[in-house]
Amino acid sequence: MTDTPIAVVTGASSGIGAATARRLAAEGYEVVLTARRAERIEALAAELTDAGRAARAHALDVTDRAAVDAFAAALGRCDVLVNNAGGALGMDRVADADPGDWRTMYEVNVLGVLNVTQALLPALTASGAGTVLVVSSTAGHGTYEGGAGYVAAKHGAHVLAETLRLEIVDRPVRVIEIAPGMVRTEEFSLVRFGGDAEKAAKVYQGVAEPLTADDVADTIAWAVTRPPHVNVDLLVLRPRAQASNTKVHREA
Ligand code: 8X3
Repeated sequence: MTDTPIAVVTGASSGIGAATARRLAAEGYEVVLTARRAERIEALAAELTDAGRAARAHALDVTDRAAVDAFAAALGRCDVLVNNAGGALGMDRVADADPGDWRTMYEVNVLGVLNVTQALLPALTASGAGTVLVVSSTAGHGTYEGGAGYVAAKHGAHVLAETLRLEIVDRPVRVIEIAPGMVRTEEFSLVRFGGDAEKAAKVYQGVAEPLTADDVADTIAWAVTRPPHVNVDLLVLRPRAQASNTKVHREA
């Protein structure tokens, strides 16, 4: 076994996950990229390897517990787990929301984090200085109209992180939560609005500088690379133009 620490990143096929994988690879981690879309993570792993970084890809659906367990068994060592896989579906009000969308959001944003965290906790503990990081959202800390399904799921992810930190305080594993606000990525809003590019673009309309995936990856890398006794419990980051979930400055 080499001394290179291993960082697993879920949802590494695009956006914050891909940016985080790039960044942690540059920080000297061997990154294990996971996502459902094999071609995307294989391409990114190849790009990183060609650039002299240590990276490999493993296709994984975090909601498939048997697949997650098999992944963990094959992995062996794990020093850092970045639970990034997640997403929003729809902006429907409670009165009209689709329960199927809510179920899917709970599955990926909460049970996905639970599955991978449970499966990798023994390896993270065995590392002697493990880190579980949960990419939640400002939606995990306050609500907004049309957001209830996603907000409820992200509150679940926040509660999971906060509770786990209490429960494993006697283990050498930190639990970090990073809660980003408005981040402009190629897919988050597009997926939320079922591929409607116009609706997706409106989310960021007039906002001077939404956060980028690299901004969030930078924050994740900072938190992960603090000395092991330093636990960044929770870090909320937003673009300057977003003062709260419902207060966003838009230029005409
Ligand atoms: C994304 C932030 O405001 O779309 O996690 O819920 S928001």
